[in-house]
Amino acid sequence: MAEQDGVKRALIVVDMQEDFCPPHGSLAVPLGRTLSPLINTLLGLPPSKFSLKIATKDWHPQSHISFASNHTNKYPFVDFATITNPYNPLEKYETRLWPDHCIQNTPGAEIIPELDKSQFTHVIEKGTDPRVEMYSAFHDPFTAPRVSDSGLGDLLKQHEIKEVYVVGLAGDYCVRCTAEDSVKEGFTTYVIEEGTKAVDPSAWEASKTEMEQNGVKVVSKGDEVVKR
Ligand code: VGL
Ligand code: ZN
Repeated sequence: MAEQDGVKRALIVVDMQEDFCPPHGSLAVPLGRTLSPLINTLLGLPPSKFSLKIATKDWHPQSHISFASNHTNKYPFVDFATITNPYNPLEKYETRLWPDHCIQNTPGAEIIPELDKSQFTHVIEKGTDPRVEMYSAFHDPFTAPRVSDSGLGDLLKQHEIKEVYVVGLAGDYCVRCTAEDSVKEGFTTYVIEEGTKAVDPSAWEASKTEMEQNGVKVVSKGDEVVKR
């Protein structure tokens, strides 16, 4: 029985912010707002199920490198840019460009009011360094050296978390990268499928397959592992 098994679990609610939700979000994920009832149900579970309930917020400065508006002749959604590690010019990655979104302390960066925010034990801000894109709530993709770390990995380890459940937005970007980094950090990691929506719904099946190949367990809200 999960209630007595002593395994510590964390729920990570990724980027449930106005800018990722219809109808007004600048980077609205189709049906993003419809996730609230399920996420509230998960947030209402007792500490024996989730000892930590963590909200993440995409929390960008206006100068963030992922905004097409900060590049010349680049269009959001369709164009990409190369990001170079400021400490190591040999490390680079290509990144998709977006409309301005989740700018620190603006209404678009607010967590949507439908969520029961009083249940969150911690809030983690990510994407705060203007020089790197960071879909993962743990850290940026660079390694040698890393540019930005949110402290999420240390937080989970301090609390002796063994299993991580990820929900929120967007399934094919921040949820996926957070879940894949969670596996790399050594946590048994689940994505609850009904608890997420993708920016590109047509590519969701492929994203799921790749996530599973990277060790993430994609489960349904009805699965025993979620309900027990
Ligand atoms: C996200 C695109 C840009 C996400 C964040 O939360 O999935 N996607 N920034
Ligand atoms: Zn972002």
